[in-house]
Amino acid sequence: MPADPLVTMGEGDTPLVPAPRLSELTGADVWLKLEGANPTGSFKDRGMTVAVSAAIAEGAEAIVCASTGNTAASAAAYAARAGLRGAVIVPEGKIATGKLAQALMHGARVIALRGNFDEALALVRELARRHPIALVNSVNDFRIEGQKTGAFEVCDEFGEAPDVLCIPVGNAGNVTSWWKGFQEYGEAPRLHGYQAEGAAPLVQGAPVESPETVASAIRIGNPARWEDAMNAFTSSRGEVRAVSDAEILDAYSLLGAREGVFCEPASAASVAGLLKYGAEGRVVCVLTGHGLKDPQTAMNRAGSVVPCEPDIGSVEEAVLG
Ligand code: AN7
Repeated sequence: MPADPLVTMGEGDTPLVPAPRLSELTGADVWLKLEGANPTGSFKDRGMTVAVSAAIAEGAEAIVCASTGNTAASAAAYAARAGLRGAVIVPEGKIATGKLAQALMHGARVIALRGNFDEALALVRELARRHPIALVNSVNDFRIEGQKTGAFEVCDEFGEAPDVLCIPVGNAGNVTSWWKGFQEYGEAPRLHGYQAEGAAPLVQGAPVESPETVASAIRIGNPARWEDAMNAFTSSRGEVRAVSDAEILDAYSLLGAREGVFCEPASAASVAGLLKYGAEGRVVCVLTGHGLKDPQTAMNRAGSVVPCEPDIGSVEEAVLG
């Protein structure tokens, strides 16, 4: 019997690094899980390798997803590698430049929907019902199976779970995955989930019709994994809370300037939440995507460059002045 098809690019095994400045600021023992080190620069690859391999096994000819950007980039890459057609539906004008460049470079058909993520997801679900196309959003259980490996890695590295896991929440697939992973490992850290204030349906207890946040990756108003996520927060004696865009951007800048870690704004929500609400013991913040995904937000936020004439005096002044 032939082996199961496997579409892989070396997902996972991402760095888990201590965060001395954050530890100092919070009094906790803070670690960062750098999911931006995955092949396409986000945690989505952990699940996409499984979902696309399964799609091949099932004989799919095409895959489709709705996305705020990272799922699109990942799906496009794995479709290209698998020789499948890929189509991604994204909210028009609302995904970060790097993610758009990725999806286009991998040859996916990129559809800019005049609507938000929630509308896009409803439409691709209907599309997948009507046509033999594999849906690779996290409503696909194979995605969850792949993404739970983050929890395995952290437990392997520490020999146990941390006390608290801080994680940004959008469509709520990832927190569902980590919780499944911890449970299968026989562990139960507290899960602290953070949503952006303008896109915080789980915190408010009701869908948000027009979600808005600078953290475009988590601009989601009606998470598909709503119940799974709430179960994870309750069962782990954790919590789900909101952080403002200003708090997200402060954490984003702090990570870059003081920890040497460049993540995207949505990822910084995990650290913004930790700084705002606190946590005790050993704490892991999941930094879900790389900062290079969203150069525009970085450039809007960062300091300006120093112009300089090409002579030593000017250079001395520019460097040392
Ligand atoms: C960097 O790409 O939903 O709670 O369509 O890109 O599992 O949705 C992205 C989500 C956190 C939230 N951090 O994870 C998509 C998409 C980053 C993300 C999340 C996303 P989920």
